[in-house]
Amino acid sequence: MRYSFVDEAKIFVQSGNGGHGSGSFRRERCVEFGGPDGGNGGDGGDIILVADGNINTLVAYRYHKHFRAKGGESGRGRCMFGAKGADITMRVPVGTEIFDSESGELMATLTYHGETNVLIKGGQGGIGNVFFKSSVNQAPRKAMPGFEGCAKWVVFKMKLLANVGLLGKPNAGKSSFLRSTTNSKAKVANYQFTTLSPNLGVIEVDKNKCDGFVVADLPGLIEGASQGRGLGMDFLRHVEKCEMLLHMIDISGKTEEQIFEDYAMIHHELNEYDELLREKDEVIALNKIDICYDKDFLNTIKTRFEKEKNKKVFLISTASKEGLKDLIFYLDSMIKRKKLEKEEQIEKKPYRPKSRYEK
Ligand SMILES: Nc1nc2c(ncn2[C@@H]2O[C@H](COP(=O)(O)OP(=O)(O)OP(=O)(O)O)[C@@H](O)[C@H]2O)c(=O)[nH]1
Ligand SMILES: [Mg+2]
Repeated sequence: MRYSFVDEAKIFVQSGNGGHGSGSFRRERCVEFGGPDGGNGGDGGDIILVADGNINTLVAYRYHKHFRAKGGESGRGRCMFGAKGADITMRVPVGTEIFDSESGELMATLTYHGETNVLIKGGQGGIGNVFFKSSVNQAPRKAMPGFEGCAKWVVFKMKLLANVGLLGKPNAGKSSFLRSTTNSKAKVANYQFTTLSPNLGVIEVDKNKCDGFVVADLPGLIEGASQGRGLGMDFLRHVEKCEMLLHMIDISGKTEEQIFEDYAMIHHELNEYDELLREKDEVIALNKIDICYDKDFLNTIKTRFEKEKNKKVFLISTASKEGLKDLIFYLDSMIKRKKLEKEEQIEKKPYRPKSRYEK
C-alpha cells in the first residue's frame, strides 16, 4: 500500500519465555537431609502498548519492526526465584487499533491518552522442586520448565490521522495553508498534485500552554476519485481518518457558479466513497482573497454558502495571512468541544495487568 508507513505498520512481537524451575537440594555442612530448595523461574517479559497523545504517526515503526521481550531467569538453589524478564513498552498514537495479521481479528483499541494494554503476556515461569515437597514425597526431583512466550505478526492501524484534514481540489492552497500556520515544509507549487502523500503539522494555538491541534495536508481530489482516478482511494481513506474537515476552495478567477460546482464535485466524490463522510463536521475556507479585489463578490459567496449549505465560512489568504487567525481559533474551539464530548463517553479504566488465566 502506498502510504502505509504513516498510518499503518506491520510488526513482529514476541513475549519472553518463562524461566525454568530449579530442582536443587540443600547441601551444607552439618545439615543432613537438607531437603529440596529449588526456586521458581521468573515470568517472561510482556509486550505492553501505551497510547500517547503526543504521537501523531506510526513512523517510528517503519524500520524497527521486531520487538522481543526478555525471558525470565531460571530459579536457583536456596529457594531463589528467577527475576521477571524486562517488558517491552511500545508507544502508539491515541486511536490505534491492533489486529492479528493472520486472522485479522481485532486484538485491542487504545482510545485515550495514557491507556495501557498488555498485548501479549510473557510465558509463566516453571515451578521449582521446593513446591513439590510433601509428607509423602520429601525429596522431589521434579521441577517444571518455564512456559514459552507467544510470537506473532500484528498490524497497527491508526483510526485517527489528524484533528483537521485539508480537503479540496488540486492547487486550492492546502499545502500553503499548512506552511503558513505550522512548521511544516510541505512542497508548494503552481501545478496539480504537488502533494502525493499526507503531510502533518501542528498548529500551536497557545505556545505557553503547548496547546494545539494536528492538521493533515492531503493530496488534491479530482472528479472520479471515488472510481480510482488521480490519487483516488488512498486519498479518501485518509479523509476518513480525520476528525473534521477544512474544505479549501480557490476562488481566484472563478465565477460564482464555478465555485459552487467545485464544492459540489468534492461532495459528490465523498458521497460515492462513503455516505458517512458527508456527515463529518466541515468548515469552508475560501482561499486566495488577496488576488480578488471585488469585496462584494466575496461577501455574496460567503452568505450564499452559509445560507444554502449551513456551514461556517471563512475568507482567507494563505499568502497575506488574512483571516487565518479567526479560522484557527474557530477550529480549535470545535476540536476542544469534540474532545470534551468524547471524554464524557469514554469510561476510563485503571491499568490492570491481565491475569495469566484470562484469555
Ligand atoms: N495569490 C495567492 N496564491 C496562493 C495562495 N495560496 C496558495 N497559492 C498558490 O497556489 C498554488 C498552489 O498552492 P498549493 O499550496 O501547492 O496547493 P495544493 O492545494 O497543496 O495543491 P496540490 O498539492 O496539488 O493538491 C501555489 O502556486 C501557491 O503559491 C493565496 O492565498 N494567494
Ligand atoms: Mg499540496
